[in-house]
Amino acid sequence: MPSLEEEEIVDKLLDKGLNATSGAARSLANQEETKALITELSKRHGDIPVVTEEHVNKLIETKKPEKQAKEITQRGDAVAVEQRASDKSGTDQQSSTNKVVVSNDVTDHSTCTGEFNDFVALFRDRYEQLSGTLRDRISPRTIGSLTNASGGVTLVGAVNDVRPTSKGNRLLEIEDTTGRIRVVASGDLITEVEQVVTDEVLGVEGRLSDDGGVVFADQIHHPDVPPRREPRKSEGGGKAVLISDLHVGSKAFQEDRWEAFTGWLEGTDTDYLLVAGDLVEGVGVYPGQQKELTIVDVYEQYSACADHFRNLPTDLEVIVITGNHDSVRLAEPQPALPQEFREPFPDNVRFAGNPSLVDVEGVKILMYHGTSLNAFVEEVPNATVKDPVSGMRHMLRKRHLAPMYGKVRLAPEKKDYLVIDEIPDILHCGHLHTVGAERYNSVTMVNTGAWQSQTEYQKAVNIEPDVGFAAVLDLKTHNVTLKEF
Ligand code: D5M
Ligand code: FE
Ligand code: ZN
Repeated sequence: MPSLEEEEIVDKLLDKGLNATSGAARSLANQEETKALITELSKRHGDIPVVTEEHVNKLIETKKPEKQAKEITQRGDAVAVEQRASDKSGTDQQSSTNKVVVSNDVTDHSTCTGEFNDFVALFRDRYEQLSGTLRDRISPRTIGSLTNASGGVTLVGAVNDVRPTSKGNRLLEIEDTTGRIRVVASGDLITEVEQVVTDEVLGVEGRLSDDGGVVFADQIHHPDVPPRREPRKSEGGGKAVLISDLHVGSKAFQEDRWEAFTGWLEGTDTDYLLVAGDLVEGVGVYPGQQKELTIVDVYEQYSACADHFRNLPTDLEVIVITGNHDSVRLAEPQPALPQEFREPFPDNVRFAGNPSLVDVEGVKILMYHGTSLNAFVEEVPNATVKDPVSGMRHMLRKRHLAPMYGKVRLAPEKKDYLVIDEIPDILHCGHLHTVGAERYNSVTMVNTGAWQSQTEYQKAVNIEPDVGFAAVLDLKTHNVTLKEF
């Protein structure tokens, strides 16, 4: 393999949300295994604002990859050819049986280029999608037209800021395409506004102050999902099993429980297996992680994971999305697992991005790893780790999987893939490593826990994981049963 040119390297790093110095690019260009190194660097996105020559050299030292990296690039090439013949990933692609259709997947559609700090298009698209949902219900006026208004007003805006006032009320600042205005919430509305997060889109009904500088809110409207809706049910009545967070490669991966699960699966009539991210533990995800690994090479982690998937029934259709431990950019939406890691997996495994809307026999399952759930727990008083659907309920009310810019890593795509545009029948998340299943209005929420017991990191932050659970979804009735192994 010839080395990538320096410019190309800078572009590739930008694609993954990383700035690089020219020294770093030069150093990478001199390596045989440039692609693998770029992937490794992208996993450290959070820790490295600008990739320097020193970062690259350190990584090269720790990897000592000579022989192995060659194998990887060769593997990557071989698979890339295979993929062109029968691409298993991507948006709107149908499986061989036509029973699974994936949409709202950024894979192969990313528009992030050099202008990776330009979030204008992303937020405009978010506002357009979500304000449309509200506009149909509450007929707002524009904020810019408030100069000619008095008395009762109805507005729709994105939340710039929300905070308590000195008197214990809440102050919101909302913005639409024509202007911004402050909104004061008091009394019964305080609890409601405590659940508001920045960058969500909401509606406000209230009264304009005499000087026109502030709106006193009477009611807050969320885009929300309707309480009742004709459910999309599979006529075939197949069964899907939902899981997440295997963390293969971690000392804490519970192989015995996994084997009990796959043994059980063989004896059932399950048609689909959906995996909501964190297939492997990864490397360099948090400080000190090295000590907790049984497999220190990320390619070998995926290879071991693939071995586990080879033991699954071959007629099972498996759909896997990415999570924050997987080898792909951390900024959301995350593309599907890159081809170079897919090669050892059997043909019945299909890879999609995070999030993806997966239509299974006509039932729409929105799969999202759930990284934003930490931000919901931090920001919203009634969202907790113990009850993972508590944060998911807010996603549905706000019709957005991860609204708070700055609290979740977002990629500046031109379309906001994290908006819940089409109402799903099922919302499937993982990430918190705790289980829960509950209905909210017309949507069934499921969080599927983990196959990894408590790590040192989780012990330190007091997380008691629920380990070895699978959710069995009846596609005809939408009933969910949580099974422990
Ligand atoms: O997440 C495993 C567990 O660790 C899950 O309960 C979330 C928690 N976690 C992960 N990252 C964070 C941050 N940044 N803040 C708080 N809690 C966190 P996993 O993605 O498997 O590492
Ligand atoms: Fe996880
Ligand atoms: Zn996770």
